[in-house]
Formats: sequence, C-alpha cells, structure tokens
Amino acid sequence: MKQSRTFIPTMKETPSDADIRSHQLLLRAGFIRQNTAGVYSFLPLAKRVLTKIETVIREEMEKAEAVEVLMPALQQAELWKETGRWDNYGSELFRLTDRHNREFALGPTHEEVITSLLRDDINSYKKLPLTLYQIQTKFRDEARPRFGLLRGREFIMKDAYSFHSTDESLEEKYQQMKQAYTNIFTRLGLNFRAVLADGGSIGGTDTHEFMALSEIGEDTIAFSDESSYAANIERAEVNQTYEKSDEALLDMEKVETPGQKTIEDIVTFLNVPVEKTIKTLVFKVDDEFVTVLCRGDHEVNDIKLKNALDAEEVSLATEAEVFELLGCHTGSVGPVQLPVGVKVIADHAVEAVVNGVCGANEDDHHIIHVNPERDFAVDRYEDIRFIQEGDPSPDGVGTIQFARGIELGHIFKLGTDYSEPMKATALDQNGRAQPYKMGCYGIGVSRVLSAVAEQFNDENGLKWPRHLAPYDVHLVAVNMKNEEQVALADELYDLLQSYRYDVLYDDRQERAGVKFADSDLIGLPVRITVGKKASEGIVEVKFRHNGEQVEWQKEEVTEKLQSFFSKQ
Ligand code: 9G3
Repeated sequence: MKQSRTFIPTMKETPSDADIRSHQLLLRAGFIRQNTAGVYSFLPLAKRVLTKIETVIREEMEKAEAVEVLMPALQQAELWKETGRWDNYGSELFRLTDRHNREFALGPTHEEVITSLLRDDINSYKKLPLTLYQIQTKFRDEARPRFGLLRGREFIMKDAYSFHSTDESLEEKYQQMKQAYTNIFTRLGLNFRAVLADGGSIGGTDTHEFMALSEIGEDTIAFSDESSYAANIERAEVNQTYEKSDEALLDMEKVETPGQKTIEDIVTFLNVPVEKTIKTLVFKVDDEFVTVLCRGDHEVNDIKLKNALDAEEVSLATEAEVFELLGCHTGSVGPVQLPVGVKVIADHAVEAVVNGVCGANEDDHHIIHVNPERDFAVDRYEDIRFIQEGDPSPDGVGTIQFARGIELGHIFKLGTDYSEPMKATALDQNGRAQPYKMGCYGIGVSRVLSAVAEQFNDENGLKWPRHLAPYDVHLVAVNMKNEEQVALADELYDLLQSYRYDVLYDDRQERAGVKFADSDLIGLPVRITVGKKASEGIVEVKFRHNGEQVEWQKEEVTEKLQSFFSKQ
C-alpha cells in the first residue's frame, strides 16, 4: 500500500490523557483515535493487526470444533428479564428504546441471545454438544474507561458458548477450550498465564482467566515459584496450618490506648508482635451486620467472604453504622462481648492466636491476653484472607509470588444458570426434558491488540512480532524527487508484492528524518530504505526487533527477506 494513499496520522507529541505505553504508542503511531471516553476508531494499521489476531482465534476455534455465527448487538429486554439480569445489572448495561418504545440492551455479552436462539431448534441430546462463537462488538458502560483499548465502553470480543446434555461433555469441551486458549496466546507470542479464577480449590475447573503478565495489569496473580499453581488473588485459597503457641493463658485485661487506632499503632504502643493482634471489621452482608476477624498482618478478602457466606452483597459497614451498632469507632471494634445476634466469622489464622490483642468496643481502649473460644465465640472459621507473597503455595509446592496481569480471556462453566430460567431443554435418552449444560469462553480481541503493543515496544515506538505486524516490510524512498530512487523503490515495491509480501511504501513528500521516525514508531519488522546508493542498486535494511542495519544488493533482497521471515 502506498503511504500517500492510506491514513496513518502519526503524532510527535504524546497525548496527555494516555498514561500507559501501549495507549500512547497506538495513538502516536496512528493506529487508533478516541471518539469519546472508552470509544475508539481502529485506523487502517490497527484494523490489519486485528484481522491477524482474529485469524489466529478463528483457526483455533475451528480446531476446537466451534462454529462461527454473528449475533445482533440489539437485544430485546424480554430476554434479559427471563434470566432476571435486566434488573440486577445497573448502569453498566447500555439500554435504549425503539420507535415503538420497546426496551433493548446493547449487548455486553450474549448468554441470553444464544440460548434463546438454540432453544427453538435444539431439543434432543442427539443434537448436542454444540459450540458456537462470534467475534463481535460489545457494549459496557464502564464507570471509569481507561488505558485506551484495555478498558473501553465499546470493544471487540470473541465469545463462544457450548451446549451439552452431560457434565462430562461440558468438562471435555472446557478442557478443549482451555487448550485452544493456550494455543492462541502462545501463537500471539504473549507472555501469559492461565490462572484459577474462582473458588480457587486446587484443580477446580469452574473458571480460568488467561492473563498477559504486565506491570500495568489491573489484576494480581498469585503463583507458585515451584509449581504450575496460579490463581487470581481474589480467588487464591490459603492452605496453611498455624502454630499455636503453648504459653499459659493470661487473664484478659482492658487497657487504655488513647488515640491508638490502627494495627501498627497497637503493635508499637503495646509492644506486641503483629501476629498476636486481631483485626475486627464490621461488614454488611446482604442486610445483616457480621463481624469479621483476621490476624493483624492479614487482609480480609471480601470476595472469599461473599463466597463463604453465599451472599449476594457484601460491603464494609460505614463509621456511622458501626457507631450505631457498637457505640465506638472502627479503630476500637473487637469480638469480645458483642451484642447478641451479631455473627462472628474468623479467618483460620485467628484460631491460633494466644493471649492476643483486640479492640474493646470502647474508643481508646483495647483488650490484651484475649483468647478465642475462652473470651469470644466464633460462629465459623473460614479461609477469608488474601493470600500474601511468601505464603506457602496452596498445592503444597513452593512459595507464592505476585505478578500483575491483564485479563485477556476468561472461560466459565455456566451449568444450567441460563438454560434453566430460559427453559432451554433437550430430551435425554429417557425422553425427559433436561436444561442444557453450558460453558462460555471469552477473549477481549481489542484488548489483545493493546496487550501485544504493551509487550512489544521500545523507546522509539512499537515493535510488532512478525506474524502480527500490519505489514511485513516498510519500503522507504528517501527523496521522491530523485528519479533513480523512485525507480528502484517502485521496482522493489512491485517485486516484493509479487512475492506476496505485504508492503507499506512510504512514497510521501516528507523529509527523511520524518520518514524514519514514523517508521520506527509504526514498528514494522523490516525497513528497506532506497537512498543515495540507489544508483549502485544498493538498499539499506534495518531490522526493527534488534536495530541491526545492513546493506543488500537489490538482486539479493527477496532471497534474504525470505530467510529472515522463515526464522519465525
Ligand atoms: C452485563 C454487563 C456487564 C457484564 C455482564 C453482563 C461481564 C456479564 C460476565 C460475562 C461472562 C462471559 C460470555 C463471554 C465471556 C464472558 N460483564 N459479564 O455477564 F449486563 Cl453490563 O460476560 N460471557
């Protein structure tokens, strides 16, 4: 493609509202433009990369026996009312009405649509399993769109849905999709991990996330330094036994701790090890207050708490609610002599505390020598703390480290969560109507583009992996007024295209410096420059991945390019 004929609006300056490298570079290199918050246009170079990413995804979906469809973005509200999601999704769901005042959602995902599509036709186990997927635009009114394509309000997703008459068939498809995702992210050249994303029970297969490792990732991954264990920190389970000291139990005693609020204050003021302190938090769980205990050096994981209590809604009680309930401020709350009926949930580590310290439910006072069971009752001990770096890996092999990740893919077992309420059933061998067992499998395609850009760049710009680059070769004619240079550049342009290379030919009337800077910014794998030595039939070649520069005779260009690209 001649650069004078395409649209690549490069920018010298870094836009002020782009705060991560990939977002800055995709803007500066003329790949994307923002229309409004969280809404982007993909310009020609980005569109070509998207197409290559999608090709890898389609090939792997084909191998996983998934068939492509394209579903509408306009989804009638009735479908979402069948599953109850019309009401339990709030402002994140884009809603609109048509000319007849009928309600619609702009699709954030397609469980309802695909299930309603199949229930009209798939009514026998003989027609299952079936796996359908699409690559389509999704809409989610994110409260804080940011990081460019990483968290947009309109984005491209590959979403697949599988339908089964047995759990075994679903499990088989789930493993097949997990392998397909591993193949996809490997072929895309991304540094990624498949992590447990739910329950975290080792070997549990209810859901996995595929994370690209990146410092700017919003998710934290807990992984073992010696085994393949990896889990989203929200879900990583703690599997640890705590040593209970055999020191004699001392008498409980209330002490004055004027102005001491935090665990650190108490550790210093009372000169006690943090492992002997008990942190007490009051949570509102659905519509009741629950007191939650963890050791002072740990943090309560509200996702685990929610799962342990099988609650819909879990949030920290406000200062006012705490004062109303206990007559003191949050820094003085403790588990001793709570009002009757207030449940106490404690993390396992609390059970091993001996002669500990906790709040006295009285401002500026704490209790020392407090012992669980003797001095306060615990309704349930649960794993409700965040795992920490240095903890033993839950699978018993190695120690936990943290890494930050960008979630690129997420696969789920849905069971009958959608087919049941939507009465989507198939007759089983005994002629009984059973709701489909379903799985769903997503990849953030536009997010993948951003993750690749985030992983492949340097101080001069983007550095696309060869098989994802928008073009294979950047052909640059230095001076378009020099007939010899233009002649040789034109000749090479035709020759390379006849060898089926995708060539971006910089034929613009621009200074050489501008052309080279743009070329480094855009980041194609190879730049062939036709300049002063055109009269000798010599071109300069620069490889973007390592900056190496060489000179080739024009006659050897195709053969040497071939050997470069064959080193995939
Ligand atoms: C909504 C809105 C946002 C949402 C959802 C629904 C996330 C929603 C979860 C999924 C699960 C999988 C199939 C492809 C892979 C992901 N955000 N999710 O259901 F109404 Cl506004 O989308 N769906």
